[in-house]
Amino acid sequence: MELPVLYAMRSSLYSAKARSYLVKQRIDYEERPPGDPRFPAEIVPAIGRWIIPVLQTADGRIIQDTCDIIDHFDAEMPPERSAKPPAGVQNIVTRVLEMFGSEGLMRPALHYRWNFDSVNMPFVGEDFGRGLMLPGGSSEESSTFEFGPEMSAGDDVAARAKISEFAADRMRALTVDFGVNPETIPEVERSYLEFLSLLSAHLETAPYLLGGRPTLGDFGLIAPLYAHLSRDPEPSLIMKREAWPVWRWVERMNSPVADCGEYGDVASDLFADGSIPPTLKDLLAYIGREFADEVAAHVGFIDAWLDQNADVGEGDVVGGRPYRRSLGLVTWNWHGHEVTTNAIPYRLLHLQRIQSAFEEADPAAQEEASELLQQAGLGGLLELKARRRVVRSDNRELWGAEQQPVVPA
Ligand SMILES: N[C@@H](CCC(=O)N[C@@H](CS)C(=O)NCC(=O)O)C(=O)O
Repeated sequence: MELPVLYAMRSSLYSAKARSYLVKQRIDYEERPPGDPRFPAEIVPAIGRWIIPVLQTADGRIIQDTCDIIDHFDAEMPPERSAKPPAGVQNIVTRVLEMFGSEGLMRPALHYRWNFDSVNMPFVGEDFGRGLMLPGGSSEESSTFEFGPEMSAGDDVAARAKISEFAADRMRALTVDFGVNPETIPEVERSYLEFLSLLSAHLETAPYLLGGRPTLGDFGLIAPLYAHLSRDPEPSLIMKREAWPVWRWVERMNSPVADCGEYGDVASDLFADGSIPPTLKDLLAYIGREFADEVAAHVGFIDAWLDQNADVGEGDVVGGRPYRRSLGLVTWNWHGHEVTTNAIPYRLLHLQRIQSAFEEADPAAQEEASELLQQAGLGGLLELKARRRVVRSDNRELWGAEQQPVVPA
């Protein structure tokens, strides 16, 4: 029988989210790097951009985007194995954690990968080269970045080095675009160490964020915490030294068994009665301090952009081209630093995911979730909206229906 294929790389942030889901759910699959000739031949033309991870189902359907890959498989999961808790507070909280994991730790992930060249580059460069080009390939045919350079075939080592360097240059530019610069680096490091200590404290109490099995929030967080922050040489040492429980959780998230013997006998249930323990509330309050203003600034910017670009209509590709993910640069204040970063409409999809989980909850759970998130400084996640929705169709982000905007004052 044909297996689903995951096009992914060990060194890629979002690949880890999809891979971890497949591994934890014991879904048999084959993993291929994007350097495999089938990626430029079949996948890139079908989705119109170079992006990983991409899942090809056993019957040939192509699914890009980690949220959609998880949703595809999770639709068939029995409730006791699903990554989505039953409607209620936990189902809302796990999506907040999924959003933060997927989007909110980019600064430490990029900083600890790209600003420690002598320690990291021998490893990361090799990873990039080998993932982006198979033996005997040429960097020209492997480079399917539509804006890619002219690259000539050569011996494997030289060609790998070239393609690896090209990809690394793009990511270095992205590191700055995500707000990492000499002025913010001390804050990036302080903030990351605080995160490690809060997540460690929580994982002292349970093997996964919501108890005995992983949910969407775990899969979101494994994105930055696997390839970059646990696997690259420099941050790997930091995590091992400062946050043993987090390191163990990363291992556990890549294991097909529960892998939590050090907790004693733990059932695969979520915390009883939909509860959120104090250590998780502390983590939410951290997310409120570190991420809420960034999200609000994004929504405000995107709404203003839509106001100024009134010719944009429902069904138009966000950014005009599938690979153009940012609408421009947005500036906000992060603990006294003016931070300027790309404004990414994709993030509205995460907000919509949180808000639809809120709408599904009964009134008592809504009240509880609302109070919990307000206390954490995250009340905005339940209401912020730009004047258009973002939807996904055919593996691209499109502008959706108009709606009443709710933007920061
Ligand atoms: N929202 C997407 C993000 C995927 C993504 O950004 N993947 C990165 C690698 S980790 C990528 O392909 N970047 C290529 C590029 O930007 O050119 C998802 O969740 O799948």
